[in-house]
Amino acid sequence: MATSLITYATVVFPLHGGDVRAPSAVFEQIFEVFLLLGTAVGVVVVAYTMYHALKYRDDGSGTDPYADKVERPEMGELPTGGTGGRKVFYSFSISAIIVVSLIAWTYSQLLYIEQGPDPAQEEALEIDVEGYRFGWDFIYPNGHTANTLRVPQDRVVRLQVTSTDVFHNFGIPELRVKTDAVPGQYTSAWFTANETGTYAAKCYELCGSGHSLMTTDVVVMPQDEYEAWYNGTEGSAGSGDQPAANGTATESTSLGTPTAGDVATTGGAPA
Ligand SMILES: [Cu+2]
Repeated sequence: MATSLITYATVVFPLHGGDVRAPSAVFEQIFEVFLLLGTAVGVVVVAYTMYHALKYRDDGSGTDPYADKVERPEMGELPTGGTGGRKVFYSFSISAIIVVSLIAWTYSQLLYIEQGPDPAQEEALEIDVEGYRFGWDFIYPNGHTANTLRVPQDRVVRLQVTSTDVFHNFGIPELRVKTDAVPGQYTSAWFTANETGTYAAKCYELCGSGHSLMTTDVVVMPQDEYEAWYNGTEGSAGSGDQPAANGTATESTSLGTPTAGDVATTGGAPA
Protein backbone atom coordinates (compact mmCIF):
# COMPACT_ATOMS: atom_id res chain seq x y z
CA MET A 1 0.00 0.00 0.00
CA ALA A 2 2.66 2.44 1.10
CA THR A 3 4.91 1.41 -1.79
CA SER A 4 2.17 1.85 -4.36
CA LEU A 5 1.36 5.27 -2.94
CA ILE A 6 5.00 6.31 -3.27
CA THR A 7 5.12 4.98 -6.83
CA TYR A 8 1.90 6.86 -7.63
CA ALA A 9 3.36 10.03 -6.14
CA THR A 10 6.59 9.74 -8.14
CA VAL A 11 4.64 9.15 -11.36
CA VAL A 12 2.18 12.00 -10.87
CA PHE A 13 4.63 14.41 -9.26
CA PRO A 14 7.99 13.59 -10.81
CA LEU A 15 9.54 16.77 -9.46
CA HIS A 16 8.59 15.78 -5.97
CA GLY A 17 10.17 17.59 -3.03
CA GLY A 18 7.66 20.17 -1.81
CA ASP A 19 6.95 18.23 1.38
CA VAL A 20 10.62 17.85 2.28
CA ARG A 21 11.66 19.96 5.23
CA ALA A 22 14.08 22.49 3.86
CA PRO A 23 17.31 23.12 5.81
CA SER A 24 16.21 26.74 6.26
CA ALA A 25 13.01 25.54 7.97
CA VAL A 26 14.98 23.18 10.24
CA PHE A 27 17.39 25.91 11.36
CA GLU A 28 14.51 28.33 11.85
CA GLN A 29 12.79 25.83 14.12
CA ILE A 30 15.96 25.21 16.13
CA PHE A 31 16.32 28.96 16.58
CA GLU A 32 12.70 29.35 17.66
CA VAL A 33 12.87 26.50 20.18
CA PHE A 34 16.05 27.92 21.76
CA LEU A 35 14.60 31.43 21.78
CA LEU A 36 11.36 30.27 23.43
CA LEU A 37 13.07 28.08 26.05
CA GLY A 38 15.71 30.71 26.78
CA THR A 39 13.01 33.34 27.23
CA ALA A 40 10.98 31.02 29.49
CA VAL A 41 14.00 30.19 31.69
CA GLY A 42 14.93 33.88 31.87
CA VAL A 43 11.39 34.89 32.85
CA VAL A 44 11.22 32.22 35.59
CA VAL A 45 14.63 33.11 37.06
CA VAL A 46 14.06 36.88 37.00
CA ALA A 47 10.49 36.56 38.35
CA TYR A 48 11.61 34.23 41.18
CA THR A 49 14.44 36.62 42.13
CA MET A 50 12.18 39.67 42.06
CA TYR A 51 9.51 37.92 44.11
CA HIS A 52 11.96 37.05 46.88
CA ALA A 53 13.66 40.43 46.79
CA LEU A 54 10.25 41.98 47.29
CA LYS A 55 9.05 39.49 49.88
CA TYR A 56 12.13 39.73 52.09
CA ARG A 57 12.82 43.44 51.59
CA ASP A 58 13.73 45.67 54.52
CA ASP A 59 10.46 47.32 55.56
CA GLY A 60 12.34 50.06 57.42
CA SER A 61 11.02 49.13 60.86
CA GLY A 62 14.39 47.76 61.94
CA THR A 63 12.77 44.58 63.22
CA ASP A 64 12.85 41.09 61.70
CA PRO A 65 9.29 40.08 60.78
CA TYR A 66 10.38 36.43 60.62
CA ALA A 67 12.19 36.48 63.97
CA ASP A 68 9.70 34.08 65.54
CA LYS A 69 9.57 31.75 62.51
CA VAL A 70 13.24 31.19 61.66
CA GLU A 71 16.46 30.93 63.54
CA ARG A 72 18.96 33.22 61.83
CA PRO A 73 22.55 32.02 61.68
CA GLU A 74 25.12 34.17 63.43
CA MET A 75 28.02 35.60 61.48
CA GLY A 76 30.46 32.77 60.68
CA GLU A 77 27.92 30.08 61.49
CA LEU A 78 26.56 27.71 58.82
CA PRO A 79 22.79 27.92 58.31
CA THR A 80 20.81 24.95 59.56
CA GLY A 81 17.32 23.72 58.76
CA GLY A 82 15.93 24.11 55.25
CA THR A 83 14.28 21.35 53.26
CA GLY A 84 17.22 18.99 52.85
CA GLY A 85 18.21 20.45 49.47
CA ARG A 86 14.93 19.57 47.79
CA LYS A 87 14.85 22.83 45.81
CA VAL A 88 18.42 22.35 44.67
CA PHE A 89 17.59 18.80 43.62
CA TYR A 90 14.51 19.88 41.65
CA SER A 91 16.18 22.78 39.92
CA PHE A 92 19.20 20.68 39.00
CA SER A 93 17.15 17.79 37.65
CA ILE A 94 14.77 19.99 35.68
CA SER A 95 17.73 21.86 34.16
CA ALA A 96 19.46 18.58 33.33
CA ILE A 97 16.33 17.17 31.66
CA ILE A 98 15.86 20.34 29.59
CA VAL A 99 19.51 20.55 28.54
CA VAL A 100 19.87 16.85 27.69
CA SER A 101 16.63 16.79 25.65
CA LEU A 102 17.70 19.93 23.83
CA ILE A 103 21.04 18.37 22.92
CA ALA A 104 19.39 15.13 21.75
CA TRP A 105 16.73 16.90 19.70
CA THR A 106 19.14 19.38 18.12
CA TYR A 107 21.53 16.55 17.27
CA SER A 108 18.73 14.61 15.54
CA GLN A 109 17.84 17.70 13.51
CA LEU A 110 21.45 18.21 12.49
CA LEU A 111 21.73 14.55 11.48
CA TYR A 112 18.80 15.13 9.13
CA ILE A 113 20.61 18.15 7.68
CA GLU A 114 23.76 16.06 7.34
CA GLN A 115 22.11 13.12 5.58
CA GLY A 116 19.34 14.81 3.65
CA PRO A 117 15.94 13.36 2.83
CA ASP A 118 15.61 9.69 1.91
CA PRO A 119 17.04 9.33 -1.63
CA ALA A 120 14.60 6.46 -2.30
CA GLN A 121 11.66 8.83 -2.02
CA GLU A 122 13.16 12.02 -3.38
CA GLU A 123 14.39 12.26 -6.91
CA ALA A 124 17.05 14.87 -6.37
CA LEU A 125 18.50 17.20 -8.95
CA GLU A 126 22.26 16.74 -8.83
CA ILE A 127 24.51 19.65 -9.72
CA ASP A 128 28.29 19.86 -9.56
CA VAL A 129 29.74 23.07 -8.21
CA GLU A 130 33.30 24.06 -9.07
CA GLY A 131 34.93 26.97 -7.32
CA TYR A 132 37.82 28.79 -8.93
CA ARG A 133 39.57 32.11 -8.43
CA PHE A 134 37.24 33.95 -8.62
CA GLY A 135 33.87 32.48 -9.47
CA TRP A 136 31.66 29.41 -9.54
CA ASP A 137 30.79 26.95 -12.30
CA PHE A 138 27.55 25.00 -11.99
CA ILE A 139 27.53 21.82 -14.04
CA TYR A 140 24.15 20.21 -14.77
CA PRO A 141 23.50 16.51 -15.46
CA ASN A 142 23.44 17.22 -19.21
CA GLY A 143 26.84 18.87 -19.09
CA HIS A 144 25.49 22.39 -19.32
CA THR A 145 27.77 24.73 -17.39
CA ALA A 146 26.74 28.13 -16.12
CA ASN A 147 27.82 30.78 -13.64
CA THR A 148 24.31 31.30 -12.33
CA LEU A 149 22.66 28.48 -10.41
CA ARG A 150 19.10 27.87 -11.61
CA VAL A 151 17.01 25.37 -9.70
CA PRO A 152 13.34 24.41 -9.66
CA GLN A 153 11.16 25.31 -6.71
CA ASP A 154 10.19 22.56 -4.21
CA ARG A 155 12.72 20.06 -5.38
CA VAL A 156 15.64 18.54 -3.54
CA VAL A 157 18.91 19.82 -5.01
CA ARG A 158 22.08 17.93 -4.16
CA LEU A 159 25.35 19.73 -4.73
CA GLN A 160 28.73 18.10 -5.21
CA VAL A 161 31.18 20.87 -4.44
CA THR A 162 34.85 21.00 -5.36
CA SER A 163 37.51 23.51 -6.32
CA THR A 164 39.89 23.70 -9.23
CA ASP A 165 42.59 25.72 -7.44
CA VAL A 166 42.57 26.74 -3.78
CA PHE A 167 40.23 26.24 -0.82
CA HIS A 168 36.87 27.95 -1.25
CA ASN A 169 33.63 27.56 0.61
CA PHE A 170 30.28 27.59 -1.13
CA GLY A 171 27.31 29.03 0.71
CA ILE A 172 23.79 30.29 0.07
CA PRO A 173 22.99 31.95 3.42
CA GLU A 174 19.27 32.42 2.87
CA LEU A 175 18.80 28.74 1.99
CA ARG A 176 21.13 27.64 4.83
CA VAL A 177 23.59 25.85 2.58
CA LYS A 178 27.31 25.96 3.22
CA THR A 179 30.10 23.55 2.45
CA ASP A 180 33.84 23.49 1.77
CA ALA A 181 35.16 23.52 -1.77
CA VAL A 182 38.45 21.63 -1.62
CA PRO A 183 40.63 20.82 -4.66
CA GLY A 184 40.67 17.12 -5.52
CA GLN A 185 37.78 16.35 -3.22
CA TYR A 186 33.98 16.49 -3.38
CA THR A 187 31.86 17.62 -0.48
CA SER A 188 28.12 17.37 -0.64
CA ALA A 189 25.34 19.65 0.45
CA TRP A 190 21.64 19.76 -0.26
CA PHE A 191 18.73 22.13 -0.07
CA THR A 192 15.24 22.69 -1.28
CA ALA A 193 13.78 26.12 -1.90
CA ASN A 194 10.06 26.57 -1.32
CA GLU A 195 9.90 30.14 -2.61
CA THR A 196 10.84 31.30 -6.07
CA GLY A 197 13.18 34.24 -6.31
CA THR A 198 16.81 35.20 -6.54
CA TYR A 199 19.18 34.36 -3.72
CA ALA A 200 22.88 35.11 -3.31
CA ALA A 201 25.65 32.51 -3.26
CA LYS A 202 29.00 33.55 -1.84
CA CYS A 203 32.47 32.26 -1.03
CA TYR A 204 33.14 31.86 2.69
CA GLU A 205 36.85 31.04 2.64
CA LEU A 206 39.31 33.86 2.09
CA CYS A 207 40.88 32.73 -1.18
CA GLY A 208 42.65 35.73 -2.64
CA SER A 209 42.21 39.28 -3.81
CA GLY A 210 38.95 38.56 -5.64
CA HIS A 211 37.36 36.61 -2.80
CA SER A 212 34.64 39.20 -2.24
CA LEU A 213 33.76 39.04 -5.95
CA MET A 214 32.80 35.36 -5.71
CA THR A 215 29.14 36.24 -5.42
CA THR A 216 26.60 34.84 -7.83
CA ASP A 217 22.84 34.48 -8.21
CA VAL A 218 20.80 31.45 -7.31
CA VAL A 219 17.55 31.64 -9.23
CA VAL A 220 14.71 29.50 -7.93
CA MET A 221 12.18 29.05 -10.74
CA PRO A 222 8.71 27.51 -10.92
CA GLN A 223 9.11 23.88 -12.01
CA ASP A 224 7.60 24.30 -15.51
CA GLU A 225 9.75 27.37 -16.22
CA TYR A 226 12.81 25.51 -15.01
CA GLU A 227 12.01 22.55 -17.25
CA ALA A 228 11.57 24.80 -20.27
CA TRP A 229 14.86 26.51 -19.49
CA TYR A 230 16.69 23.24 -18.88
CA ASN A 231 15.40 21.64 -22.09
CA GLY A 232 16.78 24.58 -23.99
CA THR A 233 20.26 24.33 -22.53
CA GLU A 234 23.12 23.00 -24.59
CA GLY A 235 23.51 19.24 -24.74
CA SER A 236 20.23 18.66 -22.93
CA ALA A 237 19.46 15.41 -24.79
CA GLY A 238 22.39 13.59 -23.29
CA SER A 239 21.01 12.65 -19.89
CA GLY A 240 17.97 10.97 -18.47
CA ASP A 241 17.25 13.74 -16.00
CA GLN A 242 14.51 15.27 -18.10
CA PRO A 243 11.98 13.73 -20.50
CA ALA A 244 13.75 13.39 -23.84
CA ALA A 245 10.57 13.91 -25.93
CA ASN A 246 11.08 17.53 -26.96
CA GLY A 247 14.80 17.54 -26.36
CA THR A 248 15.62 16.05 -29.77
CA ALA A 249 14.78 19.16 -31.79
CA THR A 250 16.79 21.40 -29.48
CA GLU A 251 19.70 19.03 -29.70
CA SER A 252 19.89 18.94 -33.49
CA THR A 253 19.66 22.72 -33.82
CA SER A 254 22.26 23.36 -31.20
CA LEU A 255 24.55 20.73 -32.70
CA GLY A 256 23.99 22.22 -36.16
CA THR A 257 25.39 25.57 -35.12
CA PRO A 258 28.01 24.80 -32.54
CA THR A 259 29.15 27.66 -30.37
CA ALA A 260 32.30 27.80 -28.31
CA GLY A 261 30.32 26.53 -25.32
CA ASP A 262 28.96 23.58 -27.30
CA VAL A 263 32.38 22.44 -28.35
CA ALA A 264 33.63 22.71 -24.82
CA THR A 265 30.80 20.76 -23.20
CA THR A 266 29.87 18.16 -25.83
CA GLY A 267 33.45 17.65 -26.95
CA GLY A 268 34.66 17.09 -23.42
CA ALA A 269 32.08 14.54 -22.33
CA PRO A 270 32.75 11.47 -24.56
CA ALA A 271 36.55 11.75 -24.41
CU1 LIG B 1 36.79 31.69 -2.81
